[in-house]
Parts: sequence; structure tokens; C-alpha cells
Amino acid sequence: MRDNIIFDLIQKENERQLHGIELIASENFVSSQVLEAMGSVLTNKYAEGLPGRRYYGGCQVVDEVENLAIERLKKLFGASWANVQPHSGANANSAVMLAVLRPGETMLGLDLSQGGHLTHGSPVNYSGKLYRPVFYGVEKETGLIDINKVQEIAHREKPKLIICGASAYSRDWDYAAFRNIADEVGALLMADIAHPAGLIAKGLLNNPLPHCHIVTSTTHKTLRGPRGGVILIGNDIPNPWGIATTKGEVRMLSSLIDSGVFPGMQGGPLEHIIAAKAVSFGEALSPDFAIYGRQVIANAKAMASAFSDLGYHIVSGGTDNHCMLLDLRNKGISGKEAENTLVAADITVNKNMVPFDDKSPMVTSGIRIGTPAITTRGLKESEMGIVVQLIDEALTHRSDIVATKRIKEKIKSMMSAYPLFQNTTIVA
Ligand code: DSN
Repeated sequence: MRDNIIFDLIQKENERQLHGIELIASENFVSSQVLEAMGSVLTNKYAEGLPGRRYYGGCQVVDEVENLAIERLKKLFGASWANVQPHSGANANSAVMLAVLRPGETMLGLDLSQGGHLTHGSPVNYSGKLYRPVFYGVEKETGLIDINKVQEIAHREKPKLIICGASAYSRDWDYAAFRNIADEVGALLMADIAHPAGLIAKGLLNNPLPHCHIVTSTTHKTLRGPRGGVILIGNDIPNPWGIATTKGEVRMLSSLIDSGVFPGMQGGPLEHIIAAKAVSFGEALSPDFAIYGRQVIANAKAMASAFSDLGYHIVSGGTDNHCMLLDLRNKGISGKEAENTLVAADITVNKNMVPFDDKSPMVTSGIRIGTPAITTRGLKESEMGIVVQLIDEALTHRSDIVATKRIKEKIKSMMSAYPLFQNTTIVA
């Protein structure tokens, strides 16, 4: 019997996505062939291990799928090595830490409350509980990372792992400068490019691969694939690259990371998701994806400028990438209230701490806004001013239910011109 309860809910969610304006910086809309691969019979297969070295029989087909995913991903980023099995970006990061850190060893990352990520050492996350996290932040006046301060902290704290990358930072990263610091203190350098991966893949932002020992990412944000994670090793990093283990033996970095993923962090890889990753990497290899990436950035810049014109404070004053952080303190509205107001009008954003926030993570003083999803829907710079006007109208009339309803109807009518799932270029 068909499970109508669940399929009705899926249909309801489909309609929510179709009618609304999706501005969560970490979300996107996958193509129909990515969805098809995710919903395939590959989900039935157990395949612990790596292609050609599995713990189960019958892996001949999924071996081909996984090898294709690895090859496409390496080609996309010019990487020498890749593991496509992490179920998420958080798992990718934990596998790397398991591979290169011992419990209690020091890591240096961007503070969560200033744009960083939970897995970069937050005390409520395994990374902050198992290891010794220390943090760099952004400057109060500029909202930017001061590399001299990072250097100062690194020299004082002697981390074994330095992490660059963020969840809410709208500027590009100077990976070469981070690498100099890592070399000065003898640390490994990891970039977590979960957010800007799709833009980096097309050369639209600085490339961490020539500078970082390890690069982790999710596959579902600007990369527009299924939810999941990946790990890469840069091209000019000697590989095999020896690293001493607890037993005093020297193992290759790639082999340590493979073991960090399985059996370290995970059991069986999700081969249906790996197939969908391969499809999305194929799509990202297409020249069309560079057009998409350029539009994501152009839309974000147009939005940031429209917000500034209306007196909104953007942390760091603008954006280089797909996202921006609005500090709403000068508008007298909390992040929580803004999120709820906008969601009622079918505009989806998330409340977000801003640097030096005086409110809790459940309330916050800001909202984070991103353009990957609306760009996939087909909206361009000329529509960004309209979207910003609608956001401003909703926030200004936040206690007016009639105004909210009017805005919601306007959005539904506007978005009906932008269907989902039009992005299905295949590259072998
Ligand atoms: N939850 C993701 C984000 O929104 O940035 C990061 O894990």
C-alpha cells in the first residue's frame, strides 16, 4: 500500500519550495537526474571499503559508480586524491580530525559566533570536546579576518591543525597566507569549502588546492549536488605524504583519511548518494555551471547593494561570494523575529549570530542570506532589487497580517515564472 501520509507531506514540501523565495545560503535545488540517482536501487547495496577493496560481494557496479565520482571530483578541483564517502560535511571534518589529531591536540579555527562552523572546535561539538580548540575571529570595525592576528594566535597556541573556511563569512580567503602561518608553526592546513565549493570549482574564488594539505566540502550548497561530504588532497602536496601515527609508524595522509572515514567514522557508504554526487560533479564540470556560478555572485552583490541602499548593515560591508550577513540591530529587530516574519511571507532565511552579538544563538541579531537557490530558479540581478524590497516591506510591516498575506501572494505569482529542475546538463 502506498504511504500516502508521507507522500502527501513530500508534495506539500514540494509546493513550499516551488512557491517561496529560498534564501538559505547553504541550500540549493538539485537537478532531476540528481534526484533520480538518489532515489535509485543503489540504496540497496552495502559496500564497506573502497572500490576494488570491499568487505562485501556484488560491488562490481557500485565500484564503477564510486570510481567515476572520484575521477569527476578530482577533475573538477584539479585534486590529486579524493574520498567521496562522507555522509556530510561534518563527517568529512571529523574523519580528517580522526586521521591527523590525537585527543587533546590543538586545532585553530574561526569562532562559530563570528562566522565559523560547529565542527571547527565549538565546545558543544565533538571537535571541541575531543580536541583542544582555539579560535581566531573577525575585527569589530571591519567584520574581516586579520591575518596578523591569526599568525599571532598560531604562534602562541601551536596548533597541529589550522582550519580556514566558514558558514557565514562573505569574503574570500587568502589560503596562501594561511599556509605560510601553518608552515611557520608546523601545522597541517585544512580548508572547509562547504559553502563556496561550486564557485571555487569554476575559478570564481581563490583556490585552496595549491595551498592546503586537505580540503573538505559538502556537495549540496553552491555545488548543487545531493546532501553529502567529500575530502580532497591538494595537487602539489607530496602524496604519499608521511605522517606519524600513535604507534610511531608513518602512514600516507590519504590512507589515514580513508581510514578516518571508514572504519573510523562511518559504516557502509551510501552508494545511491555517491551516484548522485557523480551526476552533480558531471553537471558542475559543464561550462554552463560557470555561468551559474557567476550569476550566484552577481546576484549576491546586487542584493547586498540593494540592502545597503535601504540602510541595512551588512557585516564587512558587502560580499565576494554567494552570501551576506545582515546585522539587524539598527533596525530594532532580532534575527528570530526577522526569520519568522519572512517565513510567514514565504521568504526563507535563517537567523544567524553576527560578530560580537549580544543575543543568544536562538534569538540572534542577524540573518544570513544567500543566492545559490534563487539563482538556480533563474532569478537575475534585475530581480534582486524586487526581492530586497519584498523583504524590507515584510520586515517593516511585520505586525500587519494583511501586508504579510499580500507579500506572500506577490511572491507566489512572481515565482510561478521560475520552475524547478531545469538544470540537467550531462557531462561524461
Ligand atoms: N548547516 C550548514 C549551514 O547552514 O551553513 C553548515 O553545516
